[in-house]
Amino acid sequence: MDDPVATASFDDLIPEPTSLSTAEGAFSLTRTTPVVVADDAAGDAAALLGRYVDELLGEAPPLDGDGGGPAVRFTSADGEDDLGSEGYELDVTPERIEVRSNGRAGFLWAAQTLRQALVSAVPEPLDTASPIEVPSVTIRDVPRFEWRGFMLDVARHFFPVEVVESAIDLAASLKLNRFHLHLTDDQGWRLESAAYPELTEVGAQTAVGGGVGGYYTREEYREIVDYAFRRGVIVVPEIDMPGHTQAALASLPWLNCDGTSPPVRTDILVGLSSLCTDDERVYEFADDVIGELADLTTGPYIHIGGDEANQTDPDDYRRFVSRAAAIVRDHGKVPIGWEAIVDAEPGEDAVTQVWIGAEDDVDAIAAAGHGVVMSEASHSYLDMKYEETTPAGQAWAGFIDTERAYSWDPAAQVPAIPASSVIGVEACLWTEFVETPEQVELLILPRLAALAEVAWTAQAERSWDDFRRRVATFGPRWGAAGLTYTRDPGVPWP
Ligand code: TNX
Repeated sequence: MDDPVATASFDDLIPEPTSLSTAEGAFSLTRTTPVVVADDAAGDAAALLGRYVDELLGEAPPLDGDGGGPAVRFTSADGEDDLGSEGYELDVTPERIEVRSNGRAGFLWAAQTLRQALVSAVPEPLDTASPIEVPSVTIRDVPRFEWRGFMLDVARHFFPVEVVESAIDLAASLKLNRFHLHLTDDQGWRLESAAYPELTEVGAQTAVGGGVGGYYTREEYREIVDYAFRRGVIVVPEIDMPGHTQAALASLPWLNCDGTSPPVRTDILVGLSSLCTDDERVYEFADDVIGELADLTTGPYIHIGGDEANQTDPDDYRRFVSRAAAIVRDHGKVPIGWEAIVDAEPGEDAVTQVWIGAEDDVDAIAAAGHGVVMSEASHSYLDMKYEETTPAGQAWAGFIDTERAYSWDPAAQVPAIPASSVIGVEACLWTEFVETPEQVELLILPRLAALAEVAWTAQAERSWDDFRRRVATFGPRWGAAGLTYTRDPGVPWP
């Protein structure tokens, strides 16, 4: 066999796996090494791995039978309890690479582990039949949290499908499994509706600052959902109501109590819009748009927003949000909303997303026993600048450098909320002050990697000193992939 062109490395994985032990020897992986699917649930993982090998070595490996020779084999873990639904084992020996998992998620995360190990050796694509040496290793890896999210606000500034897909791919490469799309706000309604074409004909035409807007057709949205699903990522779409609705009010005057349309907002003021919550037509509207969204969305969640509804009378707010949650349920989905929805008693199954941790809200969330997705702003809001000179974003929750994004425990962050209620963590990128794909990248890299490790790796196993060493090695890879990242001085970039 030809001399190897490179040696893969498992030394710098992010997130840090649960356990990893190395051994002598290596597997020689080439672009003709078969990728064998011995468990049907591994089909998507094998296809992705094939694509990564193709990208790195210039040809896609065969995806069928192994004839007993050297191969990458995906095989069932036979329901081994400790691996749960997302854990996996990866065993590399000189004879073969074997992946075991209980289902498709674990297989997909194992494929991402292999991809990272390969990309660390081959940041720039090669066109070669020569092998990459993959060092012998045994990895056993199980996530800490079930909800590992990334949110992108496409309402304040719109980002086209390619940008969204590239963000999803990046999130999946870090084993994040929820992609929350903030689809509507005062400044834009970004998803085409069959029942109400005005929502995008009027509501999608502009953005913060008055620039051109944009929206996803139903077909494009479906494509995003599918792209994410194939990578193990569930899309969580948000229709923010009853506040943050000026783009809807601008499109459909009867949603507004005075029956006239305000202009779509192009500034960033909040708390100035509300649906007319005592008009029955508003509930028909909510049922229609949630129903359409539920039909287009394969994942189990629909986010109803519910934040900063300062123009909605508190009783009206409670009535509206509890009915909106019921509408989501009627369409077969689980409702999720920002922390304030707890006031509406949205039902036990409703998931709450904590961002400020307002005392009354968190006490009520704890008392009602809601599952909590922790998005505490001063650690996980990626629209906060790293420091004064960061060329995009804002700073109302303080500066968040990479060390700060890394150094917290989501299960202990809000004392009133018991650790057992915290189902996960989500990093949020609001886009009032984010306009270009490069600005998206520099705000999420490297902090999304930090938050992905917060979400995956057990608290006791995490160390900033070790993380900063590992994340430094991603700089050249991101650079080679044409991604913009922030050279945070806390990280020893090569
Ligand atoms: C607060 S988080 C908001 C958003 C803003 C964000 C800016 C939340 C539920 N509401 O509307 O975009 O701060 O950081």
